[in-house]
Amino acid sequence: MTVPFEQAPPTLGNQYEDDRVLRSYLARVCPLEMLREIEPSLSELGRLAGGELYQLQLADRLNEPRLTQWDAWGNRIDRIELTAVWRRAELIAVEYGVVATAYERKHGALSRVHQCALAYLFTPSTDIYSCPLAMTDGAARTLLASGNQQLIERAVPHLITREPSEFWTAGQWMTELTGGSDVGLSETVAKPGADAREFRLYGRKWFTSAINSQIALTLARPEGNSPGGRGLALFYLETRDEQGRPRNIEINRLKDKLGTRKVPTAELTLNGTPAQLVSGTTDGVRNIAPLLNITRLWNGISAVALMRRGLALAFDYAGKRVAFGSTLAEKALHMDTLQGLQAEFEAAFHLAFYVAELTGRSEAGQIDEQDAWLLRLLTPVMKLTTAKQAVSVASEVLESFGGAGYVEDTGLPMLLRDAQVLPIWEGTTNVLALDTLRALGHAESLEPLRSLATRLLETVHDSQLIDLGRIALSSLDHAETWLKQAQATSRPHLEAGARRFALTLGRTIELALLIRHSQWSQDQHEDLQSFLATARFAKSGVDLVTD
Ligand code: MFK
Repeated sequence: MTVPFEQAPPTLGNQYEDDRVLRSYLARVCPLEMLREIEPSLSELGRLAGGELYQLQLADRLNEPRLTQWDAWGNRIDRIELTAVWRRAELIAVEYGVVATAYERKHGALSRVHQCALAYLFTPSTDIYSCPLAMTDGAARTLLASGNQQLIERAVPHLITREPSEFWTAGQWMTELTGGSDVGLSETVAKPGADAREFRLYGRKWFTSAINSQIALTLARPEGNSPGGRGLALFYLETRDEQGRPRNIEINRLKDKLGTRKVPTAELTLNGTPAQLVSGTTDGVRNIAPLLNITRLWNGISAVALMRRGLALAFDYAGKRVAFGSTLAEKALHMDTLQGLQAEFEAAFHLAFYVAELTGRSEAGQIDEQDAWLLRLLTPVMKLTTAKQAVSVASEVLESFGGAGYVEDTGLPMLLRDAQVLPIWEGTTNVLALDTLRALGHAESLEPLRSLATRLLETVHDSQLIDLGRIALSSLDHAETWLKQAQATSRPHLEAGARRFALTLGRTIELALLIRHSQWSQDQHEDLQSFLATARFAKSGVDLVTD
């Protein structure tokens, strides 16, 4: 009797223990004592992510959030039912301090790195619950930056708690029909209420993610203010009253999206929603910028987390799937393809975590002027670069499974659909390329970037890595020459090249970071994996500027 063919599915191990890249990175940046302290919870979260949570995610695949607008008696209730993964994810996020760790600051400036490591392990098995966490983190940072003591005392303890019954998430309601990327076109009006601080908001919000949150930061135009972003003010609101009824907010419908389908994203009407000013009656866009920069960091961490998940599955499957007489892991072309994706992932990983390091130093007040400039510049550069890499890697990961990658109940297509949101929300690639120019101001020189690259490369003594370092420096030279010429030519010329320019900066700094890490890894007598990824990445097109 012939035994019927059975294909073993890909499986995941402990997602911390198995992650050479994360572990090697943490070993480099964290003092030994810190590493000893944080490793047990990282390992525990890695076990959950590769085991129970991953299984729950696969079992809950068809479940989606549901909106019930009316009760049986005709009362408007707008109740949202969340999926099983989301309910579990909230508890785990609070228990492990996936937001709180950044604010408890147990490890000073490195607390942000610790928190990002938690977020990175948490994200791929929790159906984009990282979306409300990102906004919650961003809202905490924004309220703290505002200096509004009353709101800080009211809300921040809930946003950063480790007690599940106390935990609040925050929404970020910016997008309107008129103004998606161009937030200054927002039409929501703020009318003064009974006391000077209280306003009532009237308008429609068109794309509000994670509508189940208890509070939101939003933009509205106080009556009589000028048009544009400066005339908007930043408001704080609580979504439901003590009885759990929406505060003059109607949820019109949930969005029918390509991906992030577990995120309850809604269209809203604000019909006199009570709200309080966060900081002043104007300059809402500038005042909400801390939130944007934190969610853009989360975007990058999510991008590398999704790439890592896809590759963990693809490498595992390559060892199990037999075709043309051997496993895929024994096929030179298949492994060459996967190693190329691995190089993109490692490059993106080091850039995203470098921005986490800068963010942590800035929050701890340990940043000089030059690094503050780098943080402002590299946040959009990192977001746009890693998001593009995530979509491309996710697409290739699906292909590496052949037809199985295209079939829904493998759980694989979700990786690509979810990755596709990363270059769109929190600023599209083009909007962020223009933000890169905004961050540069009128600077013609990329001196702080060159000095960063020089600092990274001066530790390198391996001759092959030194050669690869020359590729990074020459790419930076080319970007700078182009910038000078484009600024001298015309604004449209500068803008037309902004995406290629920003991607070049992103990929160049990725290469320099990879080279520095590779040298360290070699000095620690680690295996050659990091070196191989670096060499591959250096030859994969770093300089995208065209003259
Ligand atoms: C898991 C991953 C996490 C993701 C979860 C997120 C879920 C939520 C999904 C969403 O909500 S997606 C919607 C997000 N929307 C955006 O990201 C908006 C994209 N558009 C932009 O970023 C535009 O560039 C922007 C709205 C900022 C342009 O508006 P304006 O009014 O034309 O801005 P303007 O006049 O250039 O800048 C106003 C001020 O803000 C300036 O400062 P000054 O007043 O001092 O001159 C700018 O320098 C400052 N500014 C703008 N962006 C900044 C910033 N400052 C610091 N950092 C920034 N990023």
